[in-house]
Amino acid sequence: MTSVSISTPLKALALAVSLSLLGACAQTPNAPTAAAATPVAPVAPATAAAPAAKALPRVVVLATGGTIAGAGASAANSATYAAAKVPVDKLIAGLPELGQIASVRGEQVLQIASESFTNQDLLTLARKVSALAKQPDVDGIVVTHGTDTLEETAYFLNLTVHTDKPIVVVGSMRPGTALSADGALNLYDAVATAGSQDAKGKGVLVTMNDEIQSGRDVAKAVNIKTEAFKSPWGPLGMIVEGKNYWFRAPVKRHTVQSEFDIERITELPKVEIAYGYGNVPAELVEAAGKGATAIVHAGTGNGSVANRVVPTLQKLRSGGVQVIRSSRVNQGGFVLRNAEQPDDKYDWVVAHDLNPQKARILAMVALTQPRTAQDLQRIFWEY
Ligand code: DAS
Repeated sequence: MTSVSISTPLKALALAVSLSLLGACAQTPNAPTAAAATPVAPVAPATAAAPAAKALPRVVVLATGGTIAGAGASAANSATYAAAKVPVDKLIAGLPELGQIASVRGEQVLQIASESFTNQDLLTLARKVSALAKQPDVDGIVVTHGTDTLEETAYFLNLTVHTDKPIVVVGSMRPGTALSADGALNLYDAVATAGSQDAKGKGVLVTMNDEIQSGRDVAKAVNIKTEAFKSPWGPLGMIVEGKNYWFRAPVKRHTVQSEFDIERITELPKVEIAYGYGNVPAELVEAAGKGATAIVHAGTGNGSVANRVVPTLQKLRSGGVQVIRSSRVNQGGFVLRNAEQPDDKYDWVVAHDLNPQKARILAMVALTQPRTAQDLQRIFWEY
């Protein structure tokens, strides 16, 4: 190979031209190369007009608080800090890279730690998301949220907001003031996903720690690592440098396929959770079910119920309270009908693979109207 020393720009140009010629040869090995068949067109003058910039997707960030808006006293405070301090405009201004991937604006819906979310907060937020999703000048929505109940809000939006536009819920495990804070990249990923066409129609999504999770499946599995959010059946995809890589799509009903609509929900019924454990007193379960529309029993293993608690649940059922057996097993409780308890005989419902807190969300939405246990069970299989 003859080596010729030429100045760098010319070298780059020469390399580009030779590579393009090589490419032409590689594509059609037997046909004459472009150079042999026709004279090489002159390189376009540097002054040629750049192609029109592609319009950036329009993404709205709805902020509710949490660690992603948190602040600590020092960079070493990754776990000791105050949540819900930084306003949404500062979150956005602190991440100028967002301007390269979307046209972003923010709204402060709440400024709270998410353990303090109420049913009314869920309704307020979902109504806001639903209204924005209807706007033609909105392509995607991001909800910044505390991580403690993020999984509940994501599922609630998944069940009640009728849009195929991407809705992405995002949080962080460390405040922005900490070393190796995770919020900035999580937020960047959320905006990138909310602005991407390929995220449409996949239900509500959660972007944490480079993964794209289903809002239905994902739950906080660890409370001290940035790799905190897990779905028992795996993430839907990954996001790397603002690009989505999908591996699966949800099959359970969500958003536009849902029979539930936030526009038709005025309030949420009282649904409580009773935790199962060794020596659990039946009185605790009875108190949880008092005045409730439904009770979710967070049972051991396959949703098992202590023998001293069964009569209490039967009594609640006979009083009109729906009884839903879930499992306290982290990351993948899977409760089967008539396995640990005669659900048909007791007229009880099983929560399928939903953890207790997600089972409560679905039960609240489903029981915004009276239902038989059979119809409620259908809903737990479908959503
Ligand atoms: N207290 C937690 C919350 O607001 C902080 C967090 O992890 O976001 O959910």
